[in-house]
Amino acid sequence: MYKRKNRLFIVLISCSIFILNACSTSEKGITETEKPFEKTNDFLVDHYATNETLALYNNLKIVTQNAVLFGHQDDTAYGVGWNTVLGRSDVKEVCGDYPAVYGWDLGDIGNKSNLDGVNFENMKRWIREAYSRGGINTISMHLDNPVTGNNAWDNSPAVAAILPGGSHHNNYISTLKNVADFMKDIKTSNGENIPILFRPYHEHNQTWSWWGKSACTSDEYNQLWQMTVEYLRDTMDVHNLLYIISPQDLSDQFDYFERYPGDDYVDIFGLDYYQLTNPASITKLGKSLDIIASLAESRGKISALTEVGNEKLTIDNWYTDYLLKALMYNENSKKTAWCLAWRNSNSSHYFVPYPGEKSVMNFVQFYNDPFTIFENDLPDMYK
Ligand code: BMA
Repeated sequence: MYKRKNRLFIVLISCSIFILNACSTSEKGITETEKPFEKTNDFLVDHYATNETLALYNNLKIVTQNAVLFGHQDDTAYGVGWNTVLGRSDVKEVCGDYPAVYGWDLGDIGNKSNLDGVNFENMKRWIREAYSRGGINTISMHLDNPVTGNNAWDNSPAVAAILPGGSHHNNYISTLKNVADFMKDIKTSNGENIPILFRPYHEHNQTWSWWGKSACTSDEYNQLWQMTVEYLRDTMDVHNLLYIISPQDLSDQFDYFERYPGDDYVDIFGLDYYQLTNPASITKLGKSLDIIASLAESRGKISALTEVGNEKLTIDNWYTDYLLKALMYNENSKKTAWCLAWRNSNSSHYFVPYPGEKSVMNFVQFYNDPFTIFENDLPDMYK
């Protein structure tokens, strides 16, 4: 029933071998060391990123030039009608394959489970399992408001208080220490750190969160981002992260840099988009993906559709006629590295079909399209 995309797979493999071979002789000496704490590159935020993290970045660039990886939030943690069942995944049960990208969230880090009830030790296990199958993991953080203690949606001012010298700085650093410890503990049984696409302080051009544009100035936001990177990378020696910025919606290319910590602090240009609900929005999203792909390319970076979805799949054929069309809008939008659908919490809050749901056949069509890459189609992304 499920068509494998062998032709695409072979092309991707040959292409990566060719380009990686070219890289191995480059002046940057990308493959010169196996040791994780030696300098590996000059172009990532972390010049000491592990070799696997650097390989992930290089492979993402190559593999997704004319294809998109499909991702799903909390995919193996729970789905509609089940929670924490070994091997289960709504995506797999519908199309026969796991997603290529798995989204996770560190909101409520320091507790046993995250804000959506995902146990953090289980999360590490699912991340390890995904990695061992060749999958890719991305992590966002809906952290509580550090001043009021209310959740991430409490948009009362907090950022000035957690910057160096602020009244809540030390407390916030202990939260970031929990983040660092979590990242460092995501290892294989051989002790190899698993690369993570890290997406903190997302949708910062919106107003819903305490890091959003009504709660802090651009300058404060940028300082918060820089402080976070420097603490994780330089103080805590976390070297398995690629850093993604992800505003929500975009009016033009200048919009992207209104709140932006600088090229030295960002590896990947993301975009979150939930307005894909009428034909005009297909063009709107296609154009936005075009913009972020060319901005990213001009700075040697990668672009991605970091969150997307049509809650409850209210639109017929949304996956093929809306999402795929927007991704394939033009040659630039086709460079989008991955798209990640949000979580399947229950039958009134879900974004991918589950067995018996009305969009199953449309999702299988999306899966069968040679443009989409699920886990079985991935070449080795870590070499
Ligand atoms: C939102 C919803 C919430 C959830 C939050 C963080 O979009 O799914 O139910 O708590 O994301 O995952």
